[in-house]
Amino acid sequence: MLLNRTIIVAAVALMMSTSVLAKDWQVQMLSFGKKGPMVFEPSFVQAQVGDTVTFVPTNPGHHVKSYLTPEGQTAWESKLNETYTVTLTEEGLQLYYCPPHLVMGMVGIIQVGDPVNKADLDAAYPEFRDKIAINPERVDAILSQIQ
Ligand SMILES: [Cu+2]
Repeated sequence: MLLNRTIIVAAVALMMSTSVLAKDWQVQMLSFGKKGPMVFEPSFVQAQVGDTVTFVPTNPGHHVKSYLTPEGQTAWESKLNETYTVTLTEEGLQLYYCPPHLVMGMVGIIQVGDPVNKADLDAAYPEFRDKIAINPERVDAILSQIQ
């Protein structure tokens, strides 16, 4: 009887700990932020597998699309002016952007656990960076936060 109760208490504690550990990160889509026009804020998120990221259309005219995801993570894309949540299913880096404002460097990075696919990002980045006409150094600074 005591053993049964111990097992139940342990099972409940385990369920509670997993729900508490998974975190939802909020990223605002802004026409003007702390680092200038057309930004995601924050533009770098350090998360864990099982967390979610919710993109909030604080200002109108934005949406978000993944450019590079780790193997196993489905590519994702929101609709214009939509509040959109992506569940982080795999460890690694996710590079994303706002399609209408990529040229202005509206870009962000989600790091999930360790950057296990950093080599893939490094290989894809030069072609991606060529699409950014204004202030690509701001995007370089986002990538420099990867650790
Ligand atoms: Cu935008």
